[in-house]
Amino acid sequence: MNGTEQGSYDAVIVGAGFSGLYMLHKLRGLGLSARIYEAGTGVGGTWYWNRYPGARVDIESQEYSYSFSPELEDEWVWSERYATQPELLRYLNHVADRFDLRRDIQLETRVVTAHFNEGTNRWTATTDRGETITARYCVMATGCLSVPNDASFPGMETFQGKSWHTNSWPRDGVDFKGQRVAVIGTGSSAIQSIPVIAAEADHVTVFQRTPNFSIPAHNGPVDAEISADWKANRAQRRKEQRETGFGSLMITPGETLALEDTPESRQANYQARWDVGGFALLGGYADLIVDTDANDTAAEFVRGKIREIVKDPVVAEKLAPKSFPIGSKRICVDTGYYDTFNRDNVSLVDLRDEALEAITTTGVRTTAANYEADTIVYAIGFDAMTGALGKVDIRGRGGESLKAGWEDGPRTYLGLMVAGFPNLFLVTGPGSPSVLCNMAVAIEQHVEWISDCIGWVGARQMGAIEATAAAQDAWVEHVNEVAEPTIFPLANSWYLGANVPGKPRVFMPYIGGFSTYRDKCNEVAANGYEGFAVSSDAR
Ligand code: NA7
Repeated sequence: MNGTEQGSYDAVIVGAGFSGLYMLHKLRGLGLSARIYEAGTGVGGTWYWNRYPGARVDIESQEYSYSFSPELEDEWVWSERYATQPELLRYLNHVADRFDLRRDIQLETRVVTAHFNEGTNRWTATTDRGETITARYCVMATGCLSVPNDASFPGMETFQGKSWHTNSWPRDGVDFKGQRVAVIGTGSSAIQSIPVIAAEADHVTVFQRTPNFSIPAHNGPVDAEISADWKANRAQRRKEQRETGFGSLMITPGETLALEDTPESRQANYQARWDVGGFALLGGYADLIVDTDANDTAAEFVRGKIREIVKDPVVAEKLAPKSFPIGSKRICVDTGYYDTFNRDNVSLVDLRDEALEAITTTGVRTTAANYEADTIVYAIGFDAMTGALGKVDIRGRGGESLKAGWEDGPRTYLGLMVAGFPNLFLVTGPGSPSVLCNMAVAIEQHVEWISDCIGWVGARQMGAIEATAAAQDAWVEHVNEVAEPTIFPLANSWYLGANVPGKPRVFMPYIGGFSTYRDKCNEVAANGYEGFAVSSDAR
């Protein structure tokens, strides 16, 4: 292995979020030199950037956290069921300190190119600071939701007030007192922030293009009994978590079918799951994600809740999603979202009735009216899953560009590697469970698989490992095959790239279930990295 002379490492890691931090720790454990390059001024990835009011995780914190270190687990106590962004950021900073990671992290540096050199079997990366780094392995720990959707509303630049994208929120926060605020978008970021902004602002106007299903978090202190159970049985709970389809014990899967249950019993089941909160409802019955009629029973339950909570029936109907199955877009997990529409200082503009025409100097203009605003919040989402990979000019064998090769949609083997791109690893890449799994669980599994793979290659003094085209083709076909009979292709979601104009409509995550996927990855490794070609060092 190579030494650590300036600019030359065994591995270059792009991104210092959940993935990058653990990747660095694991590679150090193999005795390798690795360096993280991170665009932000601090570590934390998603939890560094998304500082909008109300930002918090949508999986319970004891599950959405690292499991690799029992000591870390014992010493870190979450203050709420669903940690806030500041608490998550403190946690990731603590991890960086605790494992002495900072000395190998270079902040405020964006990797702009990464090219594979077939002569040396090494990657050469360049940064926006003009540095050149070479490394045998290149790990893209760039996150699934890290490139904000391009907000190109006509007239945006003329707006006289302040405007913010939820993903690039100012570090010192925003003072909404006395402000008229326009929020564009009603995805998770908007649904989390609107109740908090409304509590402070003079008036909030919400611009909704498509309503989303949201379920209360029932957030609060971690239940003492649950906390004690996790403390006493942590290893077992973590094991159980990895054996689930979604990497979380919250979504206990029902084995019966919704349509075979009586309406009364169904209602009771959904109510019990609504009371648990978050994603629990989706596990209600075995057929919810494969049968649209079954799915509609759950969707109707939530629409009923919206009608119950929101006092104005016209507003309630506008907020009730009817154009896609529940769960086919990521369910939102909220604190007081629907109830916020009962406030006098909150109004809803349905962009399906009056299209958004332009941003003006004083607010937002639709085909029906001008809405004055002092501040505009763009909560319009991300170029998901492939966005961050496309921002780096990645070139593999023969100078082939990853972005060009993915013009019709991403193609990977297991979401981990790409044919023609030796020694390039993707953490939670397209074609892996990623966003359909508790991300912390998905990330740990990938990081561990990647580090095992690198250890295996290194121990055999091999130069490069890469996915074969045949294995990749078969995997892509399998990813599509398992998605096809489900409800997922039925929504215009970011899972399909449908939220970004011009992006190919391809279902990107793997819906075959996390535990099944993990078994497959383990089997591939146990069979001597089946579907991968390994070449000896060319130098
Ligand atoms: P999402 O879930 O992609 O939501 C973005 C929202 O912005 C959604 O309501 C969009 O409506 C809306 N949007 C996007 N572009 C426009 C334009 N041009 N005009 C009007 N409205 C628009 O992103 P989030 O940041 O809220 O959440 C992303 C994930 O982060 C979430 O799933 C959690 O995992 C955490 P549309 O539905 O496209 O009609």
